[in-house]
Amino acid sequence: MGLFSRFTEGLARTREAFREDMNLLLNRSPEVDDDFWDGLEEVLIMSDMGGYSASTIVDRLRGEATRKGYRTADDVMRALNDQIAAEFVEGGQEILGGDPAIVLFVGVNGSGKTTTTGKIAKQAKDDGRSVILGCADTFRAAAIEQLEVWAKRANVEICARERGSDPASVCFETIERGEQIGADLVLIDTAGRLHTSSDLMRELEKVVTVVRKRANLPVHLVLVIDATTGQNGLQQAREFNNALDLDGVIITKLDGTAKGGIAVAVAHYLKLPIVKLGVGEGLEDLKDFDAHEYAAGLVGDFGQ
Ligand SMILES: Nc1nc2c(ncn2[C@@H]2O[C@H](COP(=O)(O)OP(=O)(O)O)[C@@H](O)[C@H]2O)c(=O)[nH]1
Ligand SMILES: [Mg+2]
Repeated sequence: MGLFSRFTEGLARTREAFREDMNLLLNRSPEVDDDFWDGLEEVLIMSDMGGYSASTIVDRLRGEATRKGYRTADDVMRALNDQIAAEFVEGGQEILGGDPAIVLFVGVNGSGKTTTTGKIAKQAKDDGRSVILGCADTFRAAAIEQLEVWAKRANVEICARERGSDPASVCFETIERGEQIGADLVLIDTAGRLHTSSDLMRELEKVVTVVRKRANLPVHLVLVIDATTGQNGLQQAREFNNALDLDGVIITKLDGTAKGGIAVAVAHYLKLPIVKLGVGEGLEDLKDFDAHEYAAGLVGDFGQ
């Protein structure tokens, strides 16, 4: 299966749930009345977009419907895709778009940081970039081995130290080594679990400070979120953004969740661009983000 179909297949559960609820609403009456708008808002909320994003989208659609004289629900549905797409923030492509950079991947345990770091290393290497990986998750030996496996798969150099090393020092050494070999993309995987979440944030803040001080390249902080965690993922995103001032988000596990709306909620609440989408466990299962494509994945294509 190609990447695009894996993505659309992945969002199928979100989309089917949406279409089912939407059909109930449309069968009731084709008129665009107050009940229709309330119903539409409810249906959007059910896809995990969050209440405020759903109400913003509906308000904008309502304004457009008045301005352009939409009389039937079908007219409105055709405009829905654009209004959902308008929620997303631009600029996600630039982070890994080719300019030399240091990118740190942060997020809770199991969200897909290591896997995503590996996939990105492979993609960038295939695009002819000079990549180095740094393993700043030094808590578990398994975490270091896991990234080493990805480095081999992607055929890129990795900087890793033994378990228990100071993660900030590993970052420092990774950047140093990157400069020696002329790397134009330094990808650093970080830990997702410490004793408490405030320990984690404190450690990450220290890592980020050291990296920014040492770096001669732009530094980007990218949060990796697991789509299947829905509104919990949004809460985590807020916490990370407050502590670290993120630059972008990657959403993983979009292959097979009914919670694809989380991407809209993250964009709406945090005003952060989406950098990539994870659509499987394999090396190639990483997709570029496109706002209209994503909106169509969520709600389907209403004969546009
Ligand atoms: N289905 C699916 N699984 C994923 C995806 N990304 C990561 N995973 C899986 O999620 C689990 C945790 O991933 P890992 O990269 O170790 O997470 P980390 O703890 O944040 O580093 C692993 O079993 C991965 O194979 C994805 O996009 N889709
Ligand atoms: Mg990991």
